[in-house]
Amino acid sequence: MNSKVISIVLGGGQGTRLYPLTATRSKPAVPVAGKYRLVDIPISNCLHSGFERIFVLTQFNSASLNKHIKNTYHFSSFSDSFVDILAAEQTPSNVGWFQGTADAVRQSLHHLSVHEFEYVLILSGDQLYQLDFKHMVEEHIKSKAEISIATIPVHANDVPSFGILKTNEESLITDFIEKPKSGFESWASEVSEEMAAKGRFYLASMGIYIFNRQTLYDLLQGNEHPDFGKEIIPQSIQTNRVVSYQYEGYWEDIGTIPSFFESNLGLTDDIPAFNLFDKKHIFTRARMLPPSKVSGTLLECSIISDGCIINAKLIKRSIIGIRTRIGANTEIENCYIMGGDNYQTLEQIEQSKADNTPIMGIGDRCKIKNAIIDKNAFIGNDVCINCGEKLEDGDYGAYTVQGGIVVVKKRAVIPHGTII
Ligand code: ADQ
Ligand code: ADP
Repeated sequence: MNSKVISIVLGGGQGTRLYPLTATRSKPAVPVAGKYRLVDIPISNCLHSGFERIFVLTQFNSASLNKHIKNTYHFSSFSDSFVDILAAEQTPSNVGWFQGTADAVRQSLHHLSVHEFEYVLILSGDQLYQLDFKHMVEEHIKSKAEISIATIPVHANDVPSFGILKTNEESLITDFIEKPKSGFESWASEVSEEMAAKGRFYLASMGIYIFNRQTLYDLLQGNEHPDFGKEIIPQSIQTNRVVSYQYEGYWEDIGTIPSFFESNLGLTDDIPAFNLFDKKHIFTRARMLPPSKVSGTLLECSIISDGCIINAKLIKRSIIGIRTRIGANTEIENCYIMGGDNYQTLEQIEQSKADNTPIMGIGDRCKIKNAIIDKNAFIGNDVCINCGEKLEDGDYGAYTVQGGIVVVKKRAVIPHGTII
């Protein structure tokens, strides 16, 4: 099957919805679950499905993304497997960035056409799920579809965030509207008892598509429609055989700060909806970090990555990313601390102490709640985050607030004694 399928991961547009995590890095490189990056999720799903020819399309060709892909995904030189990054590029026929998802794929077609394939699997880069794409491709072939769309039942409240569709008894998609605000009420679909019990009656596109090779070329060439969801998919319903591949397992769009935050913290549950310990686990870079060292800490429902030095008093329902340093008597609750890209030397630490400035990581006697702390942040001693009244949404320089979640920016310095 590998020889028939090419996979494309849509690595993100401007990344405004995940700002400030995407302020200095491309979306696929955003750290997730302590030690992975977002792009590891779709790539791992592809590899577990046996599809080993993967393009990652991104607007920014960041050094960290290149380094991560190059150091992580290695294949035998006797195979034709690859994971390649295609960044938006200026060519004589195209002066701009990718204008949208369909435009990104359109501009990459010339890179695809040198390969042999029959089907193109198109994936979003900001979702948390485990799906067997091989089964989806088999169903695509069996149903003689030209396009298959993975779909999932959602609640009426969530309808405005998704492409919503109706199917007939053959699972052929007969209607599709992108992110409807109203007028979808009569669109309830047949769903399992489990989904019905949760009030999830509306079929949403998961933004995961299989196209027959020629169908993709026909739909993209000769027009300039920028998006799959807004233009290409709704129009194809009229002209092509478009089939729904219904899925009812765990799937979460983690493209916004609140959903990214909740999905990460959800991993600390006793039996999380997304299982990091599954045999088909997420692949990532093997970093050869030292084991984590913990002293005097009460740990409750938390995930601790490699290479940490932790002296905190309490860590509760939190994810502690690689190379995190946390000082004594600090309390952390409901947080994703992303960690660091490097360690400070003992000399640097002594110097900061002499200057009375924060050292990298989190200081002593801090209280931090409902926060994401991006990498290499310097949080001083006696800092309190989200300890007082409800915070107003906004960008405050070193940090942002969105829906009560404080996001401390990468390399931000929060002086000793700051109260947020
Ligand atoms: P959205 O996720 O809102 O809806 P979109 O913003 O187009 O759609 O993003 C889809 C994926 O493509 C994301 O991973 C995004 O990062 C990436 N992307 C966006 N612009 C890009 C660009 N210019 N270059 C490269 N990658 C880009 C879509 C569908 C809906 C469906 C939801 C499911 O349009 O119908 O319900 O996904 O989440
Ligand atoms: P991110 O994508 O998380 O923002 P960057 O693009 O800033 O990360 O780069 C992260 C990579 O750069 C890490 O893999 C790390 O090895 C390296 N790096 C960054 N800063 C340093 C440093 N001060 N010393 C050593 N390595 C560093």
